[in-house]
Amino acid sequence: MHLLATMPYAKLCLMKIQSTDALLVIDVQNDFCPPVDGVGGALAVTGGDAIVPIINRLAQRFEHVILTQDWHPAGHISFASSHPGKRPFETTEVAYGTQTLWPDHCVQGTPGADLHPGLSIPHAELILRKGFRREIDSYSAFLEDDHTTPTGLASYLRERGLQRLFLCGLAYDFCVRFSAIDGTAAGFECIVIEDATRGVDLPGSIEETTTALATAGISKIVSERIESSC
Ligand code: VGL
Ligand code: ZN
Repeated sequence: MHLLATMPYAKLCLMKIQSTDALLVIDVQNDFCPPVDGVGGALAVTGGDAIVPIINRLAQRFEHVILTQDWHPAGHISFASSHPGKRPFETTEVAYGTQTLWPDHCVQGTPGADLHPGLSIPHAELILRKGFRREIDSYSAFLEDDHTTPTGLASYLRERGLQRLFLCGLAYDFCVRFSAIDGTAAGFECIVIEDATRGVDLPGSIEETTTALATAGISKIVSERIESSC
């Protein structure tokens, strides 16, 4: 048998974490996970909670971890309930283009907006909140959906000398997707950790995301191939 065939694939190409790398954990919040004791689940992603232990293990290998939190005021423009006659998952036209309408989720200060209780990353250095402007949604951790309003994350990363980002969390086809695309456009190398993310899975959204990431030259990796440098 050929030598390569006998070696576990993971051993072939491990990626070593550098001190200029950060793990970006997107929106691992109760409302994006199946409810626990009646808390959360407003916009539950199938298997959203299954990635929590994977992310916890992964985070231990990173010196720098940044979390994001979707953080909407009541009456947010992305809520179907803010548009009379509209239902969740329909779309509407807003000032910056077509907006998908969601069930009310991640309302500031509610238990649904809290980080998932299973998430255990005490050394996370920043929790970045986004989507807090009533009139603009923000899937991306870098730019709000008007594609103009910055969240401040790019400047934060530059000032801290952080250059390469490993992205995980929820949801693959919305906030992870647009964070990776905008992060790449802002000059950061972005890598999506495929077993540490899950999609909302609207019709076509997963396929479209996979194509968009590939087109932008964003690579993917599985968590077991990411190796601690210490
Ligand atoms: C998200 C839909 C609405 C996400 C946030 O975190 O992917 N998706 N708000
Ligand atoms: Zn949202």
